[in-house]
Amino acid sequence: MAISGEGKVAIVTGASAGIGQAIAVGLARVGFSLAVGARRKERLDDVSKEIERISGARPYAAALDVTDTTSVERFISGVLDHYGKVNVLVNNAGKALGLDHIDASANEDDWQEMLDTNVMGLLRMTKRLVPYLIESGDGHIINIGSTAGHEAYAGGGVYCGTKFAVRAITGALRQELLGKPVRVSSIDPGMVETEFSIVRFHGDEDRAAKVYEGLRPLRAEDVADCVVFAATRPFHVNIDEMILKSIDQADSRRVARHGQPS
Ligand code: 8X3
Repeated sequence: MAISGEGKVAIVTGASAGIGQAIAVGLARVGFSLAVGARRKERLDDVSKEIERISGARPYAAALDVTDTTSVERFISGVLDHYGKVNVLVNNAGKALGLDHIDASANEDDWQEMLDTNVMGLLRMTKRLVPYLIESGDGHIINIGSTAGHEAYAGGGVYCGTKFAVRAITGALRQELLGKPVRVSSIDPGMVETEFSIVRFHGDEDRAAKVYEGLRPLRAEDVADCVVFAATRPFHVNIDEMILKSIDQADSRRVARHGQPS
């Protein structure tokens, strides 16, 4: 039986587009009060309007750069001033940059940015919110991992490394919070058609489009459905991990394009 989000506050990072936006909207639909953050606050306007249309209440929306401790602390104190509590933290902010092999030509700035966003960003948010999630009496950390956290692929050494780290951190949190009123989940999608590949290829839209050519990739809403499912289980049910892939993806190397296995 699904439990409503009424009376509960959910934070979604990286909420201005794609999976983050779909998660924020999905949680608003089942009654959660939303706090949404993204690096460029003006990009949160659309999601804020959509949430207000669905719920009648404007979400708390503010600039949030998870790579910047000051920004993280300002965002969290803004959420607490606004709502007075936090029940759910969805650590969605994350990115892949490049497909460099680990050799002399690799772009170390890309590596640093992925590590700082996907790993340290998630940790910065989680570390500061754990006490409030416990205090809520009904807390939930939902980390957005990836199939890249289950299987490495050439060119994905560092991106996969960050997602393996997310999986390890999720597992450790599950142990550390055992006996406390905080659930810990990881939702791990495969190929999802969002701005993900455009960001990965530094704005090269043609190259990004080729990733999904002939496939039926997951949509952001498919991932959001899983997050909403996890967040609306009765309190004694912890969805530890969900892995979802397109019907056209068997693993990170094998996909079917136009129905033909490649
Ligand atoms: C996204 C999945 O396979 O593009 O996290 O790395 S993949």
